[in-house]
Amino acid sequence: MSKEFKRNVSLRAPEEFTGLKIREPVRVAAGTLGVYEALRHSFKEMGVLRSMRSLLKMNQQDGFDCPSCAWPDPEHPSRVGEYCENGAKALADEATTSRIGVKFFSSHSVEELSQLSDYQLNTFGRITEPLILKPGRVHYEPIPWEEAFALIARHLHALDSPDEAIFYTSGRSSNEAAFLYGMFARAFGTNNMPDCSNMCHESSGVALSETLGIGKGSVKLEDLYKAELIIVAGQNPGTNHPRMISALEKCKEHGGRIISINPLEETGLVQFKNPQRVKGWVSSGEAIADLHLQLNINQDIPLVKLILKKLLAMEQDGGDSVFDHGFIREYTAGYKALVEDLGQYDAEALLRMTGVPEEKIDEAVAMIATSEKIIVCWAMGLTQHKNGVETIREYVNLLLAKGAIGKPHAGTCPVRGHSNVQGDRSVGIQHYVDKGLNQRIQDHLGFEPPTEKGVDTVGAMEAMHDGRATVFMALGGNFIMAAPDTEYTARALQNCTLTVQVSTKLNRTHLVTGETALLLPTIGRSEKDVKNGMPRHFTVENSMGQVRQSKGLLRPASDALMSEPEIIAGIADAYFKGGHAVPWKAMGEDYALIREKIDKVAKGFNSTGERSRGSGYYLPNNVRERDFSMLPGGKAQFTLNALPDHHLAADEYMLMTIRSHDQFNTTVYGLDDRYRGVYGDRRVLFMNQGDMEKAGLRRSQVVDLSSTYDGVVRKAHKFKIVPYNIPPGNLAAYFPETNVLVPFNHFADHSKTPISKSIKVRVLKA
Ligand SMILES: Nc1nc2c(c(=O)[nH]1)N[C@H]1C(S)=C(S)[C@@H](COP(=O)(O)OP(=O)(O)OC[C@H]3O[C@@H](n4cnc5c(=O)[nH]c(N)nc54)[C@H](O)[C@@H]3O)O[C@H]1N2
Ligand SMILES: Nc1nc2c(c(=O)[nH]1)N[C@H]1C(S)=C(S)[C@@H](COP(=O)(O)OP(=O)(O)OC[C@H]3O[C@@H](n4cnc5c(=O)[nH]c(N)nc54)[C@H](O)[C@@H]3O)O[C@H]1N2
Ligand SMILES: [Mo]
Repeated sequence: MSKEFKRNVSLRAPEEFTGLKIREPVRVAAGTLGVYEALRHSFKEMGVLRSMRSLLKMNQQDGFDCPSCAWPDPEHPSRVGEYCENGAKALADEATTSRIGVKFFSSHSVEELSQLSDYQLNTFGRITEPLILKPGRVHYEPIPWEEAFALIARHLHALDSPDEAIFYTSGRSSNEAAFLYGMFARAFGTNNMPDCSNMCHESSGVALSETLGIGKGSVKLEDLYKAELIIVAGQNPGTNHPRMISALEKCKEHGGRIISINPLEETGLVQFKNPQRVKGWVSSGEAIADLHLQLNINQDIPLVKLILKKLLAMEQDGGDSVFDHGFIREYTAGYKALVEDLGQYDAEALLRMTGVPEEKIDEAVAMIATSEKIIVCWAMGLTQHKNGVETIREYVNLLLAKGAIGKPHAGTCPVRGHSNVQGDRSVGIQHYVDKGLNQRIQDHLGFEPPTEKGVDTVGAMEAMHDGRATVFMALGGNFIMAAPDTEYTARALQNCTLTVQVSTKLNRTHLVTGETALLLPTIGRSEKDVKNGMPRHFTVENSMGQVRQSKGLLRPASDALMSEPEIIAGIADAYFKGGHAVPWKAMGEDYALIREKIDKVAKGFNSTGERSRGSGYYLPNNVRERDFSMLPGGKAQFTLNALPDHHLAADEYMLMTIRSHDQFNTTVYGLDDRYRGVYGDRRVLFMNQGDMEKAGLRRSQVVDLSSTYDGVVRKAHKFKIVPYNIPPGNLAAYFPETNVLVPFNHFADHSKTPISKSIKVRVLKA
């Protein structure tokens, strides 16, 4: 196949302003305004009746799991609705009544569409039929499903090695779809299964596996209600996990306290109104966080080290019960080494690195010293740094020292992103090899899976870029915008002979493609999945390891859609032509057959019976049992973690790329970030007022950003400055507009998560 023809598509989103208005940040999150925003958005996208019907079924035990984040549902969901503003927006986005099919694509070329913003691309609506972009063409054309499957099979058969194909997964798939997909990749012969976790909580998985023996959190939702102290570090729950705020509120009602550790004073942690309680509608909102430590970006390690040093000093002063020595002796290894190591750090130097006033740290130390039931919650603010793994290990040190592990109301709480990202991993989406899993695949699926490690996200980008992989398939997601280094990723995708996207809505990865591209539209979470007159359900796992059923109720966006398992089964069947031990086709039709295999092949699942009904069941979790037998010496591990070292040049700042209130990852719902007082535009740069004065920059002044790594300069153009409450030397701007600045080859040690929260940048006057 010739690669001569490169379509003239734009490799990055347009860098244009859309009309910025800056107001005061909103101090009160959710409450009446939140509900109003949610309903306004849903009604606009999907009409009043459809909105009310579906919102009332979202997160109910006989309904469907919210397609937004992975926060768990309470045992007794609220009858007036168990959803938040952003969940309603995610639903409205999927259940929109706008549609695009052949007509749309015959009048709009991919070249033309690539000039539009991500916000505009998303407004066109749901894709209604399978489409192909043929070599040399710029318009998608219809293709029958069977032909699409046969084409993929032909491309896969034509490869010299299975490792020339890549199977990416985004975290919205069901357990059933992810299982079938992961098993097909293995049956085909590769472990090339990058997934969105590689860019997300991979650092948490690695850090927690090393220290506690399981790559997931240890707490259940109810644990938060009666914790004495919850530390929320590197997370913006008011926007990204709004229902978590209700749990924090319950904790406070029971006398618990909350510390927020974040360079920003995020709305929701500061003030919050709970729309699901009458009180929230009328009261003026209450402060959720009792204490906010406003630290510099990526200075959590020095902060936690300083806290540990201060706690240790209290102990040595005779306050014996500061650390839990019974727990340390019985369950952990490495405490002595930790204490010795802490001795080498100078408290003054640590304090300077954090940028936090010492009185505030002392307040935190007093709260930690007097609490036994402590939970640490975190998200991307900890994982997306060069030393993301070490940062999480350092917080684990604190929990271990306090004995706040493996007992009620205490433990680790990495708050997952995508609604089923954790389930996808549990059922086998991973690029590394697990011998036990491979054995069970042999025993129960009857084929031999590959034994070589595959590529993760960064590895996949490099392999495609360098021509070592030429077929890219994605089960959901928007690879080009989610991955770092947008133009590098674009070239990687364009080097492919075939790119395949299983999607619901149009995004840039459908436009910047390989020589041939397939766009395979699928049924969304909220939609009814009916086969032979019978509705089908699937299962998902939430952030706390609980598995439950999900069943959509809306009419699918088009009769031509297929479910994800059916699409995967179709491809597998076309590839193997019936000559394989796994009955692919039958499994794609009857999800119960998939669940039977999941129960045997994945660990701890038992979804075939009634257990996944209602509020579902928890997967086994060794930390909850204080069982560390899989770790060296059978003990939980204290670790020694070095301080971050950024080598910032005098004119460089530290930039974090964050989410606005009106987006779900690369899907941009709107142009406002209400809580931060930004309206009408996303090309903004949040900057400290003192820094602005020093650099001679004004509010709304237009600047460009540049990052320099290994001598390579990357630029993002046109941002307007928003003076903001952020520590000096730190900047914030939105993901994915700033992904062009993130170097593909700089990532967290051990987890390879791109450094999206600590990019060294210069601010250039435009
Ligand atoms: N509405 C909505 N919900 C979502 C998503 C969405 O896009 N929209 N995305 C989903 C996904 S996939 C994910 S992974 C989660 C993401 O959820 P979050 O991690 O909350 O999302 P971010 O906007 O990346 O916010 C990171 C937070 O960390 C802080 N931070 C940055 N650097 C540091 C640091 O060095 N130390 C500390 N202590 N804090 C730091 C930032 O100020 C910010 O508050 O949300 C999920 N839920
Ligand atoms: N700079 C920077 N980069 C980041 C981050 C950051 O904080 N900063 N965050 C990272 C994180 S945490 C993550 S998780 C990744 C996200 O990476 P991805 O998961 O790849 O991206 P999403 O934007 O969530 O994917 C959205 C697309 O999924 C498709 N979709 C939606 N629902 C369904 C469905 O039910 N089925 C199927 N098949 N498709 C569906 C739609 O077509 C939609 O356009 O981005 C990462 N990238
Ligand atoms: Mo994520």
